[in-house]
Amino acid sequence: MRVAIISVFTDYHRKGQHHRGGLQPQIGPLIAGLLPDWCDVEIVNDTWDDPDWSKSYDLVFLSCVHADWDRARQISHYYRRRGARTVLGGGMAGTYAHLCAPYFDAVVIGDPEDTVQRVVEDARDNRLQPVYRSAGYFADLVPVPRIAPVARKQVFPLSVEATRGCPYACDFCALTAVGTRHALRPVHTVVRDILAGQAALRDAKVAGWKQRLIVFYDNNLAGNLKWFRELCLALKPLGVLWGACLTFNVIANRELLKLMYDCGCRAVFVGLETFNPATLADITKPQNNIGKIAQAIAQSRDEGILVIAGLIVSPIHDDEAYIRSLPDHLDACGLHVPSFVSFETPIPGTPFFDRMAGSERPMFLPNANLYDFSAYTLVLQPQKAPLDRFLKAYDETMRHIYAPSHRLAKLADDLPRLLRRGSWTAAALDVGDMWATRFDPVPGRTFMAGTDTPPPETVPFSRDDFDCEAQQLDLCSPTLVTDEDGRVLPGWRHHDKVFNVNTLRKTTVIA
Ligand code: B12
Ligand code: SF4
Repeated sequence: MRVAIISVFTDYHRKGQHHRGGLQPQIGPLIAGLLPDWCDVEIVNDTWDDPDWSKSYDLVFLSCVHADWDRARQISHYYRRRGARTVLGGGMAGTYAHLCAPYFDAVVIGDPEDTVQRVVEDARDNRLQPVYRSAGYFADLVPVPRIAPVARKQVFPLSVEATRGCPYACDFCALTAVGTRHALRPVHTVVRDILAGQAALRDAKVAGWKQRLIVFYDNNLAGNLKWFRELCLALKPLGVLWGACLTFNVIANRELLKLMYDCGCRAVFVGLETFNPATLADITKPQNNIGKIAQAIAQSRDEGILVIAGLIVSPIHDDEAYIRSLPDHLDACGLHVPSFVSFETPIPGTPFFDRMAGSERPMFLPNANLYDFSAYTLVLQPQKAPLDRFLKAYDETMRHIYAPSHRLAKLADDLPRLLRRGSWTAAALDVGDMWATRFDPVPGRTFMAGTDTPPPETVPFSRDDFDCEAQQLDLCSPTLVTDEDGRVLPGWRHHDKVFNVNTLRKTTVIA
C-alpha cells in the first residue's frame, strides 16, 4: 500500500516560502514508525518541499495546525480525486471533528500510537471508519521514529520526543484546547531512540556533528523536574549536545542550569510572553516571573546555555506605550532579540477563544479567516488603543527590534559570556539564529484579520477536480471564523476536548 504522511504548511509571513529552519514537524517520522512493513511510506514535510503533485497514493495521513487547515483540506481533495483515502489528525481534527469530517475520509482524535495501525488495516480491508479515537497515551507503543527518510531535510535531524503534553494549562495554548495532560516516557526508551537515531544518521552518512546534536520536540521537556533530572543524567554518558523547550522556572534555577550544561544542554526555548503583569495574569502562566527575567537570562548565559524566547503582544491588555517600550525591556533583561513577537491569538478551542467568543461585545475583527489565526495576524479588536495605532506601534517596534544593528548588539552581549564558559555550540546557535531572524513583511501586509495578505500557496487543481462550481467554491474559499460584525460563527462555538483529566487512562508513565 502506498502511504504518504503530509505535514501541511502555509508560510505565515505570506511569502509562500518554505520554512527550512531548525524546527521541522515530527509527525511524519512518528507515524512512519507505527506503520507495518507492507506499507510503502513517504514522508512529506510541506515546510521543506511541496508535495509531489504527480504522485498518487492509496492512503494519505495529514497533519496541520489550525492556520494551515484550508491547505490541508485542499491537499486532501487533490489526492482523493486521484484515488487516495485521506486521514486528518492533530489538534484541529481532535477538537473540531465535525468541521473536518466533510473533507477527509477519516479523522483521528488524539494520539497516533493506538490508532494508526487500525486505520491502515481498515484502509487495506476497505472498511475505513469516519472517526478513530485514541484511548490515551501508551508509552510502550511509542516506536523508534523513522528519521532517516527526512534526515537530509532537517538542519538538526536527530529529533526526539520524550514526553507528551504539558502539566500547565496556559489559557491561550493549543495544548490546553485539546485538554491538559502530561505523560513521560521511561528514560531508557528515550535513550533507545537516540541511539537508534544516531545509527540511522550514520547509515545515511549524515555529518558527524549532526549525529551528536539533539533537538527535543517536547512542548515542555521539564514539566516534571524529578524525571527531567533523571533524563539529564542519562544523556551525560552519551556525549550529546541538546536543546529543548521548557518553562521559565527552569532557567530561574541555577543549580539545574549547571546540571543541564554538564549533561549537554546548550540552548533552551522559553515562552517569556510578556513584560506586562496584567497580560501575564490573564494568560494563566504562573511559572513565569517578570521580576526575575534579567537574572534568569544572565545566569543561563553564564552557565553556557543560550536562551531563545518568544513574546506575545496582547490586544486585550497592551497599549501603544507598552508595545513601544518592548525594545527597552528586551535590552534591560539581556534577551535583546526574541525569536518572535506575535499577537496573542485565541486559537479555536482554547479557553481564551471561548472567553472572547462568549463576550457580549464582539471582540474579534470582522471576517477573520482561519488562516489569520497564525499568531502573525491580529484577530482581536485591541482594547487599549485604536486599531490603526496598535498595528502601527507593532510594525515600528518590530522594525526596531529586528534591525541588523540590534541583532549585532545582541551577539556582542551574548558571545563573550557564552565563550567565557567555553560554550561554542551555544555561540554558534546564537549566530545562526540572529542570521535567520528578521522582520521584512511583504508589501501590502496589514496584519489585520479579514484584510491581511492571503496565503499565496496553491494546489494545482484542474477543472476536472470538481463535481460542480459549488464544490470548487467551497474548497477554494477560505474558512471564515467570524462574521462581518466580529462575532464567532456558530460552527466554531462547539468543540470537544480530546483529553479529559477525569477519564484519562494514563496521565503519567514513569520507568
Ligand atoms: C515544529 C513546530 C513548528 C514548525 C512547523 C509547523 C508546521 N506547521 O508544520 C514552525 C517552526 C514553522 C512552527 C511555527 C509556529 N508554531 Co509551532 N510547533 C512546532 C513544534 C515545536 C513541534 C511539532 C511537532 O512535530 N511535534 C511532535 C509531533 C509528534 O507531535 P504533534 O505534531 O504535536 O502531534 C501530536 C498530535 O496532535 C497528533 N497528531 C498530529 N497530527 C496528526 C496526524 C495524524 C494522522 C494522527 C493520527 C495524529 C496526529 O499526534 C501527535 C502526538 O499526540 C510544536 C510543539 C510540539 N512539541 O508539538 C509547536 C506548535 C505546533 N506550534 C505552535 C505555534 C503556536 C506556532 C507559532 C504560532 C509560533 C510563533 N508564534 O511563531 C508558529 C506559526 C504556526 C502557524 N503556521 O500558524 C503551537 C500550536 C499552534 C496550533 N495552532 O495548533 C505548538 C503546539 C506549540 C505550543 N505548545 O504552543 N512550529
Ligand atoms: S507551558 Fe507552554 S506548552 Fe505548557 S500549557 Fe503553557 S504555553 Fe502550553
